[in-house]
Amino acid sequence: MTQTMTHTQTVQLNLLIDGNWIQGTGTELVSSSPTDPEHVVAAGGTATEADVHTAMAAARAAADGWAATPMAERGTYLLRAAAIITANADAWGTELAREEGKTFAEGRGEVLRAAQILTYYSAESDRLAGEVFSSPRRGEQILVTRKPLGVIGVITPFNFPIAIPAWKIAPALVFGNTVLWKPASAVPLLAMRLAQALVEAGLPDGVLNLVIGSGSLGSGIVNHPDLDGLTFTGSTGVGRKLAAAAATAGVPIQAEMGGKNASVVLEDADLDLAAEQVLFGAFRSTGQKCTATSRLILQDSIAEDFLARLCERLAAWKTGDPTDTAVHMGPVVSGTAAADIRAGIKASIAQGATLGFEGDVTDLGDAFVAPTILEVPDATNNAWRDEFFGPVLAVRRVASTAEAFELANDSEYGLSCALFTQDVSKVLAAMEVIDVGILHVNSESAGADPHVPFGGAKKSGYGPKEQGGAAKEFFTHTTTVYLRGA
Ligand code: UN1
Repeated sequence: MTQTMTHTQTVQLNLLIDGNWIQGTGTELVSSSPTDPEHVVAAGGTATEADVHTAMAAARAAADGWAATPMAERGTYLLRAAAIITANADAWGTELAREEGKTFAEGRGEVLRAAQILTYYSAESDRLAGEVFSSPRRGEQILVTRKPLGVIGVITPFNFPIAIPAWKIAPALVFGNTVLWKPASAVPLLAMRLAQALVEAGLPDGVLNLVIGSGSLGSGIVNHPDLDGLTFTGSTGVGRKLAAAAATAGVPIQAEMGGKNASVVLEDADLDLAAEQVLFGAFRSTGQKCTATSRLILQDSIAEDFLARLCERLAAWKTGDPTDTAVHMGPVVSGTAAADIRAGIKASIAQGATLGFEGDVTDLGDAFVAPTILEVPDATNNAWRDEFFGPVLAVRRVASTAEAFELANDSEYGLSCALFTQDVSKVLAAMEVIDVGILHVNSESAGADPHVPFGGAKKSGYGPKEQGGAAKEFFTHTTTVYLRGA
């Protein structure tokens, strides 16, 4: 028996400002399910520019007290919030599937991942070590201490509505910053859930502030004189505009942006393992990950065999209502996004691509896109160049390993790459040659663990990387202390 979407009561959306849940006085925001736009998941007033100012003032007012709170104590709020999130994994996982459109299994997994991220950062005080240098002068030592930046603006995308915010907000908070957060307007309910967990965990007023509304609120945040740092994940276009504004304001920015990630399958690869991992990388979350596989590079000798194995697996995948536990792939985030992706597929075919696979989405809603594999003739094809952010995979065939690596680099992006081979010398060569922030060997291009750096090369990233030891580089600044006895 399968479990499908039942309509539930619409949740009231509120902003969180200075510890109070308040109704936004801007226009009404209706968060509806991409599966069924009639199904309103949550609704409420958006934040106005005035709300952004009030929230910024609250974050500023809370900053000194929070910075003075011992790091271990700051960590306990995260740990408590992680427990609250874990206890709500089923309920919030279902809400995530409804609001964003990924499957319930992925939604629940993401909620638990947010809890894992908070747990990881809660222990940061146990790991953060200082630096002490020798001095060229007698009777002196040189210390490097870290301080929070102050007030951090957090701007997050729709595709990981709770995990990406957690991996920005948790380090911001544990390193002693206060936060003003604007989530994507497509996923306000999950944003409220994360904020709710932190409030219920006892986080002091003003330390985390949540403003819900359209992208235009972002410019009010980045141009605000009280802002001390900005962390962003989203499109390269928006990221670069924010980076320009941040540079003008003299504020550090960390921007994680697009990807056009390749999976490379060499002739000695385990083809069944590779087919499974490419399937996951390209089509899980309906291809809506910056780390998703959207280019596939196959060595000629195994190309036919590999594509047959991949298509067989994809044909067995069910597309439909993401809350139905028998379904593997839900809709993309909106009917508009789906129309853009379909237009991209049409343009790719008009430019000479041939269809290697096309799934069936008959009778599903406007936001459903058929999982599609396109064999593209050359590097000028739009499916090879552009990030569609959907379930579309562009394939090219090559004769040699060297050519495969060259094509893997043939993108303005450089976030992740997956290499399938059993030959360690080819892995070593790839580590030298392939210009990406994340290289997977024999596993899918997506995925990120909280204790290791995450981020991309070229147009994929700007500023310090995220996660692990990299997080402290962005969320703190250092003071070098020349310490001499009097
Ligand atoms: C993942 O691959 O599991 O926006 C995480 C994104 C990335 C996060 C990817 N910043 O898709």
